[in-house]
Amino acid sequence: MLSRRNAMFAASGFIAIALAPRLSFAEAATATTSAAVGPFSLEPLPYPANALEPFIDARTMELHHDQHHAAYVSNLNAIVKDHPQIVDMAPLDLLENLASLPDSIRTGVRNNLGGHANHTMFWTVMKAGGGKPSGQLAAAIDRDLGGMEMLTSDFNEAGGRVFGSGWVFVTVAPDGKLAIETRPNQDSPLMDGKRVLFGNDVWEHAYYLNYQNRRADYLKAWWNVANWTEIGNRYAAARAGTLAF
Ligand code: MN3
Repeated sequence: MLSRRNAMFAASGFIAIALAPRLSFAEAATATTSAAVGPFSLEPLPYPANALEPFIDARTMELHHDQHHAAYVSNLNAIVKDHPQIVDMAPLDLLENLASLPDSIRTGVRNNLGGHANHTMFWTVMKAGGGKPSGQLAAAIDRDLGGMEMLTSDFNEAGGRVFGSGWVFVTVAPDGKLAIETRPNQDSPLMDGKRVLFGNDVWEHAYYLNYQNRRADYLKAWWNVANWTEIGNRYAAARAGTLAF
């Protein structure tokens, strides 16, 4: 059963990620049934599962969202059941203050809220025919990352170097400076007080059905579905201090 505060907490999560043109509140409220009941909820994909083909296949998207992401949400709600006090903190505050959590749940929150944050970002920064960076974002990419060609090759190389499971991100510092960074497992630059402009999931579950062990091919293909409108919105929000997940 949702307390009023928990319901508001869930709603605040939606506000924090509402930069993408996505679900209305009413729609979002009904879209939470696939994960265990609790303050954390799984939004549906913002496009059909086959929308990113041939670069990411529908079955991979279904498993990735409906099973993997759903499991992080469900695990979080299981943690909240025994530790309801954690919803007194906003999700972003939790990620930035993992050290303040009891030992018994710190790793669970780190892995599962990290996974929830990473995947919530991931779905929104992709779309079919995602365009190109423009305006201030394009200028920042030129200034900090040496332009699109260098960004693409450095990002792919960094993603290829992640040992085992993890992520490759472009982060935004408070002054707007961009950087390529990797993290293991479901860790997030949010845990270090940074903001994520976008990131790519290099866990095998993100690509193995279609690309098998060819992570480099997946990384290369992924740029075809980078959603530059949304990434531009995220850059503006990061500069304005309003970007959360
Ligand atoms: Mn994943």
